[in-house]
Order: sequence, then structure tokens, then C-alpha cells
Amino acid sequence: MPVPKRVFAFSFPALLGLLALLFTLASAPAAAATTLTVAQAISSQTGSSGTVAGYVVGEPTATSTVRFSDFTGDTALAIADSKSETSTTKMLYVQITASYRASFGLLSNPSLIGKQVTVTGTLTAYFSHAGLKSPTAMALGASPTTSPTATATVTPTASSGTDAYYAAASGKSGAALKAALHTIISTGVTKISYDAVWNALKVTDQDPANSANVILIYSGVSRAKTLNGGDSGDWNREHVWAKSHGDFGTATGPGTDLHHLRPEDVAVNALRNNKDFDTGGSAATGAPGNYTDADSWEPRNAVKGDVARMIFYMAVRYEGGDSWPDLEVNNSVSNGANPYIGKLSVLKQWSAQDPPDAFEKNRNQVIYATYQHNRNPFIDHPEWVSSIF
Ligand SMILES: [Ca+2]
Ligand SMILES: [Ca+2]
Repeated sequence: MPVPKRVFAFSFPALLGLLALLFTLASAPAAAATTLTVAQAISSQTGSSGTVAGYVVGEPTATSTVRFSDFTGDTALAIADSKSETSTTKMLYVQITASYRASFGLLSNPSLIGKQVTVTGTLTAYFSHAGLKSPTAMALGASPTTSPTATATVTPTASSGTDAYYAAASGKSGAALKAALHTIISTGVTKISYDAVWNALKVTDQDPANSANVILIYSGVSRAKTLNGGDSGDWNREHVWAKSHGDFGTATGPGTDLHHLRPEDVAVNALRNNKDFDTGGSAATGAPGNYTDADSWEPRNAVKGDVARMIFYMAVRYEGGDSWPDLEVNNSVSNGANPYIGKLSVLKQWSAQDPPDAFEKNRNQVIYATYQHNRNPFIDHPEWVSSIF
């Protein structure tokens, strides 16, 4: 007797169930394999979800400020690969949303310091710093599924990614390095008009936490992109290298070079005026953490290095070989209309104490990729500051 053929038929809902099961089986091991170290998370700020394991080292309160004791809140953690880490550049800033605050906030749980945590969330800037936001899981201890092959997922660091760009500077130092960098950053450059600067700044200086806003450099305020203009309460285009120092104005050239142009409140911009940079003075109205006196301006700590590296860029980019003045850095704070800005010794100190952060690196990359097609070498290689200046 012939065996009847058996027709193996799935109902449509059963097929969906099988697909869902297959998807779960396929995705669970993949998520476990991507547990990152803090260093890997810092170099993978892609905006996608990731799981990171590290030690709790403090409470971030600003881009380059972390409290190691006397905690003030439950909303953020700094984690690092070493429990004794003190450099903010080696920390990941983790946002703690409401449901995790009771268990992971440092004000409520100061004994978390030195403990290992594993966090899953969006790998993106927080406090204008490498971060993890909107956590979907937080747990004490190392992830049990940490994979030894996680290093295979690391994306290239900024410096290794720009080796080709700086090839002609390789092995050089001092004046030879400066000359090589001048050629590199002056070749193939796209110059933009002063009017085009408005829209460019809305991209280069966008608030990582609010895409409708820009961050104002000195005040640190997040303000609506639409408030660009010249009225009280607006932001305008601050020339960090004051345009009167060399009197280059706003014709397309150094006066429209995005590498030293930043959004700032109209009144704060006027208060900074064309002063050289130095420490000291009295608190600057409207810009907490900034100080000013008759002849100088001291920016807040979080942007001291940014300001220094912008000035160093300008000194290397403009060497007088075109129709523009040769801009240089000196130790004076009374440079007036001369094509110089001070104070060199202070700017070098600021560059050292405030190394490039995620916001500054991102802005350099956006200017390179989207607008001018040149880079600020001192953001990619801060060690070149002491070689040249
Ligand atoms: Ca900075
Ligand atoms: Ca120069």
C-alpha cells in the first residue's frame, strides 16, 4: 500500500512565529558579541546602540569636568577602563534616565565609585563629550557575555584615519613641520562667503543634545539656530582670531574661515571685542566661567583648548604668501591691529590642559568633509603644538 504523501503546511501566524524565533536566535548572540571597553566606546560615537563595560569613576558636570567626590546629582556617570582614571578624555559620560537614578545615581549611591557596570544605550555625545545616552539596560558587574573578540569591532581613531592627509608632515618637527602643515591645510581648500557662514555654523556647532540649537562658545549656552542675527538675545559670528588683528575683515578669506568662527551671544561677543587671550580679570557678564579685563579675555575651562587650537591653526594657515597678512602668535596682550594674537605661553598651557573632545573633533571633521576640505592639525595632533610653538 503506497504511503500517502504528506503535505507539510504552516498557517500564516505560525510562519510569523517561526520567523520571530529565528530573528531572536540570530540577534541575541550578535548583541552579546559587541560589549565594548570604554576606549572602544569613545572611538565608536556613531549614534547606534551599544553595550559598554567599565568602572564608575565620577560624576560629569561639564565637557571636561568630572567630580570625584561630593556628588551633586543622580543624572550622569563617568566610566573608564581603569578605576583610578582621572583624565576626562579616557572617560565615557553615561546619561542616567529617571528609572535608573535610584540605583545608579552617585548622589544617592556614592559607594558606586570603583564598581564595574555594564550599560546599553546610544553611543553619542553627552555634555559635548564622548557618551552613552538613553540607556536601555544598566547592571552592576562585567557583562557575562563580554567577547574576547570585541577588539575586532573597533572603528579607526581620528588620528589613524587622517594619516594619509598628514603624510607630507610625517617625521617633521619645528619650522619644517609648520611649513609642511601650511601647505597641507592650504591646498584644495574651498573658501566660503561670510553669508554662508551662518548656515555652516548651524551644522558645525549644533548642540549634540538638541538639533534645533547651537552651542555658544564662551557662554556654553544652547540657543535656537533660528536666533542668528544682530539683536539682543541673538547669536552671531564670533571671530576667535579677532578680525582687527591683521584687519582682514569679512571678505572671503581668514574672516570667513570656519575653523576659527563660532556662534556667540551678541552681547558676549561685543564684550570679548578684539582682546588678546590671557588669564584674569573679573567675571564676564553673560558668560559664566569667563573673565575679562581691559586688555584680555579668559574663556571658560571647557573651551580653553579649543580657543588655543583655533589660534594655532590660523597662525599656520595664514603665512602671508597670499593676499592676506601673516598671522602669528606672540606673548603680548596689546597687539592692537597688528596681525598677532597673544598670549602664546597661556595658549600653550590651555591647549595642554583641555585636550580635544568629541564636539571639537566632530566640528573639525564636518568642516573637512562638508565645507572647506581642510583640517585643523592641532585637533588631530595636539602634540604638534609644542613642536611648532
Ligand atoms: Ca575643550
Ligand atoms: Ca603665520
